[in-house]
Amino acid sequence: MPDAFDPTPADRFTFGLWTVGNRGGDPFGLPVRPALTPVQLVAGLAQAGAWGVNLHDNDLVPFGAPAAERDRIVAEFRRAVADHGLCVPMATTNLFSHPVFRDGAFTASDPRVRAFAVQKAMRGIELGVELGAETVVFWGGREGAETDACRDPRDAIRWYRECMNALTHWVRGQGWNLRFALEAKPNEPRGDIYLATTGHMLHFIETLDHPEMCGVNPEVAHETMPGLSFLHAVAQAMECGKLFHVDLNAQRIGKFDQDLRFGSEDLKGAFFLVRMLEGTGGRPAYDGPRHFDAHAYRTEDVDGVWDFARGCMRTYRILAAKARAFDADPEVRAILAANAHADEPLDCASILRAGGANAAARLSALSVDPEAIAARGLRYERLDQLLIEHLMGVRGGVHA
Ligand code: GLT
Ligand code: MN
Ligand code: MN
Repeated sequence: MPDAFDPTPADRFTFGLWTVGNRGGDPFGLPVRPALTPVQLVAGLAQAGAWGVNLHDNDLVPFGAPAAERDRIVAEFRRAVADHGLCVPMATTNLFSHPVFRDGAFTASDPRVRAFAVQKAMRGIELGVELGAETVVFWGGREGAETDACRDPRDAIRWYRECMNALTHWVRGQGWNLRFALEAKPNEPRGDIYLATTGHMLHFIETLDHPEMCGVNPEVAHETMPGLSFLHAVAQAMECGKLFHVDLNAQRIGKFDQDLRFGSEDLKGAFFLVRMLEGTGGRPAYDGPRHFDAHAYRTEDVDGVWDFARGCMRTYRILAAKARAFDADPEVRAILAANAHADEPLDCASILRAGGANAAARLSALSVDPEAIAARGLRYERLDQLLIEHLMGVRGGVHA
């Protein structure tokens, strides 16, 4: 039964071919689902209500396929995407599956591997451009080490930079208006992956020749695995204009990269994330695609894959409605306003905001009463309970 939370193309939900195409295999078990073709996946995504489909080069074109076969596959895929009214907003390159990348791609000790990785990324970008992609994701899954005896990590970071620089110069030379989104992960499949978090990536980007072309693609699971706050990672990226893409899924702290259905773990974290992406508190919303990088449980057949996909999108929409209701709740607003002290006679906030050489002196001249401030409770218990009651559906309603 369709309802107000079913996805529409206006939501700009996207899935990777590798997500709904995931066959449920794991390191200990064979695949449990049949392989669906990219064309079948496109049809299924359109029917489920997605807006776009993303891909790695080799999700579509097998590694090493001759040019004529590549062109035939791409043409057939393009037709399917157009026929089903989808788009391909993001493309990426598989720089992790082939054994040539067993010691890394852009950070491999062998410079021939680094050169080959750049070549492969160029072909992957050309494919993306052909399909209309605006964003190119780089997930350096193999960029890491099991033993740091193999190389000095400072060399690895420099080689990573050299490869990214080569690609940004090349893309600019082609006249393409593409953005690169770098995706961090702390470990898996490598023991330690270089540039382990979104924060590491944000700094690395500032050391590139064209930092303006590069932003991040944070993934819920990748920051959550080591117990970090995904919300804070996304916030840092948004605050500096670097959230170019986002990988939505769910994950429990300390486990392997689970890539679960969005919102199926840490519902509260998912709520805060959707609230920030949607800007329901009055800040600008994230304006890129809402991409799901997740897959169905191994227990599922093909029907279960579409249950999974619809579930990701519905949960996002329901949480967006909850976030709007929460931010409009008068009691929530009253608690936040009381703590902001915007009407204080001492205009601390404006002095801090103005900054400059005199800020410290002006602040020093203020008379602030720490005992009075410390005596008043902040009512976060009540605030959080309001949030919980919104989430549990006893407050605020669930209107789309
Ligand atoms: C792979 C990885 C994801 C990345 C994809 C893009 S591939 O599935 O686990 O996190 O986003 O390369
Ligand atoms: Mn991802
Ligand atoms: Mn993941």
